[in-house]
Amino acid sequence: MSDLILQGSVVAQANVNIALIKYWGKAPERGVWEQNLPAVPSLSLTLDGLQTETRVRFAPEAADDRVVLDGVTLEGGALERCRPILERVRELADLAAPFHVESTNRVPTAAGLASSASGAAALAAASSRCAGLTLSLEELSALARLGSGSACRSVFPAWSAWEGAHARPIAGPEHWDVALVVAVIDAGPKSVGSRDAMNRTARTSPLYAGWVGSARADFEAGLRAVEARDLHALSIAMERSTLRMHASAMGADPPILYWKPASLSVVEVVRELSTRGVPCGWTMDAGPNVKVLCEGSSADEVREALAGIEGVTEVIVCGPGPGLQVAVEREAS
Ligand code: 2P0
Repeated sequence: MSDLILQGSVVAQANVNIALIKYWGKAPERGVWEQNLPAVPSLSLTLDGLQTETRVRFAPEAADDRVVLDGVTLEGGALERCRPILERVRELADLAAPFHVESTNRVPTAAGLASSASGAAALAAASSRCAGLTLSLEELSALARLGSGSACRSVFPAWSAWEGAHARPIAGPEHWDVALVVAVIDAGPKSVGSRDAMNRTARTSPLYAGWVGSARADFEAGLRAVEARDLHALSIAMERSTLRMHASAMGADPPILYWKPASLSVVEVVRELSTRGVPCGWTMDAGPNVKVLCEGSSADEVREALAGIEGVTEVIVCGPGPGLQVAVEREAS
């Protein structure tokens, strides 16, 4: 039976995830449920402590959806990024009413970490539950993907993999005591947004075909390394995937270059740490900040090494985090 929340709201929490094996580029769309499919498989770690909390209620009196993020009402492109999720929920629930959404990012403002993944995952969970839908985690993952591809991985705790319509869980936080140490180099907005950048890469980079052709081998090496808790093997696969993703972007026209001098300095320090017997590997997304994966027992040593690098403004240490959490808050009628 449908359990539509007409009086009250639904609150969902989702955590940021970082891809160790990268998603970069889209597969051709095959239908309405088939938007925003990835050209390559990816493997990620959902992080603790970096979270979006989203509260959704119906607003039958309103003319349109209203989405408030950190106290600011979204308009234009930012609002339109939420729309595919809200439209799909209305379609599945056979409803017409607008939603009122209030979202808070609990990501340190200086972290320079994108919260679009946690935001879209929390929105998918809260809005679908508010509309009386009880979706499986796989269905929630596919719904979150419509807002932001990487969001489909934030549905699951710790290690998850994404290929096709939705992500799947690989292993929970207890599987492996690792830390992801974020070297913040620039906390400001990206020079080119991920979606535009990956689309431009696919359209114009002669290196894109090589990226797509080599991605599955890196993904499978990454999966094997996570299963075996082999940080050395995972470091090799994640660095290779990251470099190939960025190489394809650099080959775009006009080129896409996210690197800053301090990004390379972090890579050098990671190599020195590995040589000194501290196993670790690095990755970098659509921005200059570098994320370093290490054993939990090495987190302090890695943090201190990164904090001493010129151009690194802040260092944040995260462990493996939880998947979606959803709660219904009913009001007495
Ligand atoms: C990732 N990134 O795997 C890759 C690596 C950035 C670099 O997914 O167009 O916001 O909404 O599907 O997921 C960031 O792009 O892009 C991203 P859309 P998304 O995490």
